[in-house]
Amino acid sequence: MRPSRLATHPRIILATLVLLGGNALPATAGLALQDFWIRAMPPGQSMTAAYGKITNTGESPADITVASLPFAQRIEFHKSVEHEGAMRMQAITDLTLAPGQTLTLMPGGAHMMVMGVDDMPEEGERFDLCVDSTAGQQCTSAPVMKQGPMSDHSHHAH
Ligand SMILES: [Cu+2]
Repeated sequence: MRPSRLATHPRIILATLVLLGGNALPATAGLALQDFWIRAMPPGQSMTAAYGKITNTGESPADITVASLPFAQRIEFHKSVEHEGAMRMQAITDLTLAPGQTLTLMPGGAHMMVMGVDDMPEEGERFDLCVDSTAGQQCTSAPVMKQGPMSDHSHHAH
């Protein structure tokens, strides 16, 4: 048995803050984007992927509606699933983050599929990556890299 908790208190406090503070509150509500990077691909490719963490820092569920990068026509959220021994990508259909929930996008797992790229960016460039949700829009500056910043299994010398 779980001990009972006064789980309703944060909501009451939040509602009070919304009433008192109007739009001064959203510094703590909405999405937080962390450790985002964009995979560097050879020139001529029209697709790449972006990775990072999206956390719902608000007190209510947030539905991710769209993500964007200035050099891409559109971004889809995909997950990698194994099907008869082969890895395949599927669109993620449920992009609702509960309060405190984090969606981790990383190579081999869920990712942003960056599509419709006419001019593939080069390693070292940075772009504003934005995620829109029912909790508002959040943007982060994401570098273009060949390997992720936290890649453990690739220590090749350059
Ligand atoms: Cu994909």
